[in-house]
Amino acid sequence: MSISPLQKARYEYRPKLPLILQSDIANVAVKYGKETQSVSDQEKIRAMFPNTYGMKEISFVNAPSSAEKKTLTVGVILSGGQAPGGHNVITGLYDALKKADRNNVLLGFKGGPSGLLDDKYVEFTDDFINEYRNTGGFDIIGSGRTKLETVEQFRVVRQVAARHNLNAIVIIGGDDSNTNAAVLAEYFAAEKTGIQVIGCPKTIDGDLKNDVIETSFGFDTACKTYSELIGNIERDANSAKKYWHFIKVMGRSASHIALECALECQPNITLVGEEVEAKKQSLSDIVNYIADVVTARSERGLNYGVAIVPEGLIEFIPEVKVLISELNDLLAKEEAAYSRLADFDAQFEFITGKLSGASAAVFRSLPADIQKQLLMDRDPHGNVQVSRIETEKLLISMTAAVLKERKEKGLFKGSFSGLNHFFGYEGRCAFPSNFDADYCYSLGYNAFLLIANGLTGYMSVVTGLSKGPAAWQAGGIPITKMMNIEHRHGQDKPVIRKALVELDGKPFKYFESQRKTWEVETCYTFPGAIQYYGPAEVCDITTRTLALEQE
Ligand code: FBP
Repeated sequence: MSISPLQKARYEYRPKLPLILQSDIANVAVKYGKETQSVSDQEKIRAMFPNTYGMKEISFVNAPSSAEKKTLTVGVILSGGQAPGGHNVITGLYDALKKADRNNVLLGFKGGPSGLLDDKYVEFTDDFINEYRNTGGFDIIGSGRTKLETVEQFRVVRQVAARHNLNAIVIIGGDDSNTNAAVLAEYFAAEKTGIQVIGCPKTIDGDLKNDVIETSFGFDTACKTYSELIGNIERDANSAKKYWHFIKVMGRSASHIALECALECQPNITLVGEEVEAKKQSLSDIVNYIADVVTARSERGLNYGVAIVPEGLIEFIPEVKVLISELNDLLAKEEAAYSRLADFDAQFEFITGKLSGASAAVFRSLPADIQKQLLMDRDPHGNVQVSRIETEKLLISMTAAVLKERKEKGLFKGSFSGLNHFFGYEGRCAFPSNFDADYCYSLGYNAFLLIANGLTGYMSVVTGLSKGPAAWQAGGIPITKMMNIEHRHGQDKPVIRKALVELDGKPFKYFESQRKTWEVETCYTFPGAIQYYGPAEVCDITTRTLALEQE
């Protein structure tokens, strides 16, 4: 296989570990902290997790280890959407296992959770793993979105684990996958199998975070990749001075990516889904806001601009949220009848006949392309696939219509030419930034220590991230601590609470304080490409979100 010069150079990069993880493993011990409670619905969650609820937070400190010395076989899976750094979680775990005992074994189950069910695996070796060090992607073993949640599935996993004498399984995933990790840990504990389950916080969306998990891995690199591209577009816009660029960025639900890119690039408009919901802004309110900014800039002779649209926006717009929820129920309930419909016209009649009057009106008001996109298959968790809904195009066409009306009334004298972009998949498999390379390697290495110390139902955590890696702290947090009860598909389910953008948090507050200026003036900043080599203040910087949050 031919490799690029950068890939070759990245093989040689030695990820930086926190000082505590650099110590001899025999000299790293568990320090127990407080007992934990789930973030809400404590009694219900305690009842659902009788064996793993309320465990203590732990951190690692320098002291003689009391971990039992035994040879370990560990299984690992990657779950959900790709995020830069996943390979390094695996290499960190592998290196720690081998450092502790050359006879330890790491098995990678292929294609996500289904690899565990189908017993498709690979045993990692030095040669194999060395080809993936510090690289992007999940291609080392692949990923998938199969849900691991039923007792029947757990029984199969137990058989597979027994076949390989697995001591532990590491699940690298987002909120849903880690929820499943906690349920699996509880099952194994209840069945007294002795098999441990450890989670690692992955998702470019940045919405798996809380007072202990400061950021999920991949967010840093994905945002830097999008910000490079957005900065380049800003410079093009400022050079050509003739287009309004509408850029949708990933983030299935929360707008963390959009906000981070805004902080890095200072575009004219950034929509934040959480704000839209809090202020109950309708689609027409949003379009009028955009048209106001376009008008204000045109009055200064600036008939160009850049707008960032979070992928999840559509689900935060109150009337669309109700529509999507009705559609989800309808498509689930009427699956058989719906699947027999011949074409889109028949689907349209069927759907509008069954929606509430208000939702049918919203559905009818949308362009046909968007209607079709709203009816596309749900993901395995029942979510609308927002990456496939072209909100950026919808906003361009609706803004153009409003500006046309304003022009006819003499209220808009400028010109408006919109171009659409979607930055999503471009950022998910980039070479991890130094931050993500170091963070992920540390998460994987730390996962080994959790296993070696007999812990289960814990998430691997590394904290203090706004400082350099040497000062980072390492430890574990019981996954049940992050849970609340949500009503999903007609049932109460324990799930990890998704972290949305906090409107009173420092990153949003800072954005809000600058927004008016960025709208009408041209304050673009150009982050440029991720730098892997060079001065630390260029190569090792964290996200603006993390810097502001930990200011
Ligand atoms: P995870 O939550 O699994 O990390 O995935 C995040 C994400 O990249 C979203 O931003 C995006 O909406 C979605 O995955 C796209 O999913 P798919 O890869 O299935 O198209």
